[in-house]
Amino acid sequence: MMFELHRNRTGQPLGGGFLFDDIGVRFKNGGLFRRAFSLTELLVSVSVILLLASLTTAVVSGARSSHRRTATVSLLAKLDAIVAPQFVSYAGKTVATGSAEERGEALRAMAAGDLPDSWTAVAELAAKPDAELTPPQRAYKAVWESVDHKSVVMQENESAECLFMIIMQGGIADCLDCRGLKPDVGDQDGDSMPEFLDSWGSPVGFILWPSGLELPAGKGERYFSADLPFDPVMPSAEGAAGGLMRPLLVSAGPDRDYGLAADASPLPDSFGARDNITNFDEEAIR
Ligand SMILES: [Ca+2]
Ligand SMILES: [Ca+2]
Repeated sequence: MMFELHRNRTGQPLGGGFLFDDIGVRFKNGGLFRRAFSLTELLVSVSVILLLASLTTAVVSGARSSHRRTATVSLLAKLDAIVAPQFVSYAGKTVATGSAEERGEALRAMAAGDLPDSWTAVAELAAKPDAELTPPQRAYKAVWESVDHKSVVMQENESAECLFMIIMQGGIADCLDCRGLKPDVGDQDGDSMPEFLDSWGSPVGFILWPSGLELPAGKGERYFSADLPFDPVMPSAEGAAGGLMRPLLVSAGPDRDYGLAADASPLPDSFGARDNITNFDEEAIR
């Protein structure tokens, strides 16, 4: 049988009476004989492919997680840009009261009425005559009165649903046509009351008085001063990186677990709060 010397890809002869074409041998008559892979070669090839696949998966997963975090930070910033100025505006309101402490108490009651973070608070507003309510509070009363299954609505996602109502249903922002926020809306618990959803599909939580908040999470120190907002006091000198208390907006993060009590303090033995994203994260690391 006659063989022809075949050249490799650089044009150099490989020697002998026949030549190798990377994995094959070409005969004189032009036929190609493919030699089989050995088991070792196959195993090495499969290992390399699996390694490349796992690396690609890790890169894609990391990029997706980073994108979700960025999108959630952006959503919280948009919501905070509506809620925070409203909260701060109460400091300049005029109320007919005696002492500075009484004035602070009246302003906090006003803020709590216009920025309710539970359906219980909304139900209490709805029990009052319209004349005693501010325009946003009258809107909340109308929303509450339109709810058919009130006990079902009160079971889950209360604060997130109240936040949606405050911003989108005729409340402080009257944002009924806020197109920029509509893609972030859903109804995670399917009770017909919508919420803003973070990039992992969890409702954005809202706590009006986050007195127990720790930032960074797990630090063991409260972020806000124990002094109440709107009273004529300054944060205590020894702490309170966040100053006087302000409303918290919180994403449960990748683990979809808030890990927070009603006052935003981390639940005992829970690491759920460690990966949370809040509207105060950026200022907390400064
Ligand atoms: Ca809901
Ligand atoms: Ca979490």
